[in-house]
Amino acid sequence: MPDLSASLQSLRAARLYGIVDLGYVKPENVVTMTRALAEGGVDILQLRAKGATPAEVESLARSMLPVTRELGVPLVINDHPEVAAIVGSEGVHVGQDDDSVAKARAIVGPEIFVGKSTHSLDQAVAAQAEQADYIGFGPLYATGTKPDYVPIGLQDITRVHELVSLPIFCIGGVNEARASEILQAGARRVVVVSAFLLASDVRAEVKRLKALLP
Ligand code: TZP
Repeated sequence: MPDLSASLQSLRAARLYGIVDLGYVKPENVVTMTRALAEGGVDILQLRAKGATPAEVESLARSMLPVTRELGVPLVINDHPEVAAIVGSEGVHVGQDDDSVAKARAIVGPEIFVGKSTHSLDQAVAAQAEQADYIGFGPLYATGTKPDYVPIGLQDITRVHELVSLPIFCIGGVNEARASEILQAGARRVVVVSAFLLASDVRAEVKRLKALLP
């Protein structure tokens, strides 16, 4: 059973959020990738398995949890609050088209934090009003991981930090080469998907990006 106050403390301290996305990782490589990302230094890890059945997501999550627990990295389940509740992950993440934060919270119970994707300042403010525990904000750049979304650029990053007091994880096209401009634009926390999952040395890639974060 996760402990919400410990998880929220980790969330506030987190700077680097990694995602094991089944669009890039074969199911049989999920545990190896989980270990590489966690040992490299991600502070939070999400399982994102678009199109998978709840039973498949549950089985993948159960395979990741021993590794994330061993390495002290909170695990977040994308889209499936019922799976988060069954496996006892530390968090669940919902998108704009998924369950509301309140509905997800009703399913996961009091010990699991709830994050929400946002794609504009208005959505970020609304997610705070909905009492999300953190938000994703992006995509900053065009990205093949979420191809149907118009990039929002860097210009609203400072403003979203003025308007929203939750942990804000900037996402979409984040990589080592862009880190300094993203940080200069006001970001404090980032999510990285393809730049990690497609790296030839995942641990080294995570370490390099983490070293750039304040
Ligand atoms: N939400 C907004 S952008 C994005 C998600 C899930 C994908 C980010 O992936 P990448 O590969 O780091 O651009």
